[in-house]
Amino acid sequence: MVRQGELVDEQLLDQAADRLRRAEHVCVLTGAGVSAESGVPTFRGAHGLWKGFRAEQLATPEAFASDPPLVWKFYNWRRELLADVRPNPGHTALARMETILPRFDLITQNVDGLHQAAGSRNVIELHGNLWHVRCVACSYQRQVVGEKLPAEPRCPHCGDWLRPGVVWFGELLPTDALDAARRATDACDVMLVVGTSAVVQPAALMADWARQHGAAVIEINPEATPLSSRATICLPGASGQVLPRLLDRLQPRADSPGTG
Ligand code: BV8
Ligand code: ZN
Repeated sequence: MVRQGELVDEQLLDQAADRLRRAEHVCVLTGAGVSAESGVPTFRGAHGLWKGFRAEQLATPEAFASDPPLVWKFYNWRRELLADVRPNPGHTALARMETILPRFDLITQNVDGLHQAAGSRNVIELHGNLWHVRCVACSYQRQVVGEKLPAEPRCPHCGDWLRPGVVWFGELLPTDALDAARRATDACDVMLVVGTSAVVQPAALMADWARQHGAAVIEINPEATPLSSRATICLPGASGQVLPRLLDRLQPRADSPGTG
């Protein structure tokens, strides 16, 4: 694999761009790697630790039930991290692709809202969103974008705990998101998988859902993953660099006829 910063082979990029250009329906699946160049720590990367905990130890209903203040400290820390974070050129390139490709679905495992901040309109959030909170007991829920939450957020309606509006390990994904993701992977003829270690299910199965009906799978990741051996094309590089170079190959050239 090419290390981050080294340029991905031009020929590979041309092949990938050609697939995307000829595609009738592109489906993208992103993971934490697409936010790495915005400074958001990935789940399983070196910085994936918070005070010695791994995300999997805190992103569970059991952890919240046994120590809600600790889990809220973890989520408030992540939300504060996001306060000064901006989308990177990878997010922006995906938002631009959505406008120039005929059919384009973006599925994300990320909960940071950066795709929407970059201008992506149709985002399928498999694992919820850090800017959403809901009550553990009643139907109260709300978006808390940019708000500083108290250390122990309580429901204004019933007084019970509020919880982050994300999907924890061991919890089912929201049916509407899962159904939308299934429809998108079933309908696409090219699937672009960007910045995911392809470990967490069911997201890790989605490239195979697309392959099953003959879609080409293009992976963008500086490291090899369990998906790499099944991908049609692997672009070994950072998404913030590779996606803009793919987009350049897709944009109607300013000097080509008919784009005057
Ligand atoms: C479910 C929200 C049915 C929370 C997240 C035992 C008991 C219970 C369940 C299971 C079990 N065994 C397996 C399971 C299923 C489990 C699972 O998959 N576990 C894994 C750990 C094996 N899944 C679930 O529980 C799901 N629900 O299955 O329900 C069920 C119910 C009960 C019992 C059984 C089944 C729910 C999963 C959702 C979990 N919530 N997030 C929060 O954020 O706090 S998942 C979390 O991981 C994030 O959303 C993250 O996006 C996601 C996946 O990680 P990645 O995105 O891939 O990130 P990662 O750090 O791993 O990798 C980064 C990649 O980027 C790397 O490859 C790196 O090389 C690359 N990279 C780095 N820099 C760049 C880059 N790429 C490009 N450019 C760069 N610059
Ligand atoms: Zn309530």
